[in-house]
Amino acid sequence: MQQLVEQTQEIDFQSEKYKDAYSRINAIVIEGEEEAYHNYIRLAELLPNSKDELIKLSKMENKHKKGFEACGRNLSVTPDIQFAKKFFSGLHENFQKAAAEGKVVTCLLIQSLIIECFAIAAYNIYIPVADDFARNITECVVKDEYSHLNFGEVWLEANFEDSKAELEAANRQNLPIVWQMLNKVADDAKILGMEKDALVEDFMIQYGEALSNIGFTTRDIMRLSAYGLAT
Ligand code: Y39
Ligand code: FE
Ligand code: FE
Ligand code: FE
Repeated sequence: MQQLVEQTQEIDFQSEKYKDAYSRINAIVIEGEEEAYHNYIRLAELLPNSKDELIKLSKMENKHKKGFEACGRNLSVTPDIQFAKKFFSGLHENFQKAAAEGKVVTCLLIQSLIIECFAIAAYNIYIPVADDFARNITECVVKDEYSHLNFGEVWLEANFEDSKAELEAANRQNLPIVWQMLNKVADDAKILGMEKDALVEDFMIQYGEALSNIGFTTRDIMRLSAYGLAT
C-alpha cells in the first residue's frame, strides 16, 4: 500500500510525456466506450427478449464515454481517436460480421466477455495510479463493467450446451487480437504507471472466472484463456 502511494505521488500528470501517452490511452477508452454503446444496441436487436436490459447497458456505456472525455479535458489532453479506431478495428470488424450473420454467441463473447474483461483489467490497474479526477470516474465505471460482464455470463450459462462450439471458435479468432492490442498499448500504459504483466494477469483472472461461471471446466479454461498469448 505504501508503495502505491509513493508511486502515485511520483507521476507528473502535466508532463508532456504523460499527456502524449494519455492522448492515446484516453482515446482508446473513449472509442471503446463508444463502440460498446453501439454493440449493446446491436445486441438488443439480436436478443429481443433482453432488449430493455441491453438498452440500459448501452446507455451506461454512453455515460462512461462522457466521463472519460471529461478526464481528457481535465488534463488538457486531446484524444487521438484515429489511433483508437485502428486499435479496435480487429474486434470491431469481427463483431460487425458476426452480427450480420446473426451469430449472437460470438457477439456476446467479443463484447460482454473479452472487451468487458479487458476494460475491467485496465480500469482496476489504472485506479491506483490515476489522477484524483479520473480515479473517481473510473471507480464508478468499473462497477458498471462488472454488471455488463455478468449479463454475458448469465446468458451464455443459460445457453451453454448450444453455445459451446461457437464460443470455442470465437475465442480462437478473437483472443489473439486482445494480446496484440495489449502489446500495442504496453509502452503508453507503462508511462501512466500501468504494468503490462499486471494487465495480463488481471485479464486472465477476469476471463477465466467468466468462462468458469459459464460452465467451462478448469482444463477448458486453461486451453481457452492462453490461446494466442505466446504468438
Ligand atoms: O465495456 C466497456 O465499457 C469497454 C469498452 C470499454 C473498453 C475499454 C478498453 C480499455 C483498454 C485500455 C487499455 C489500457 C491499458
Ligand atoms: Fe456513435
Ligand atoms: Fe463501459
Ligand atoms: Fe461495458
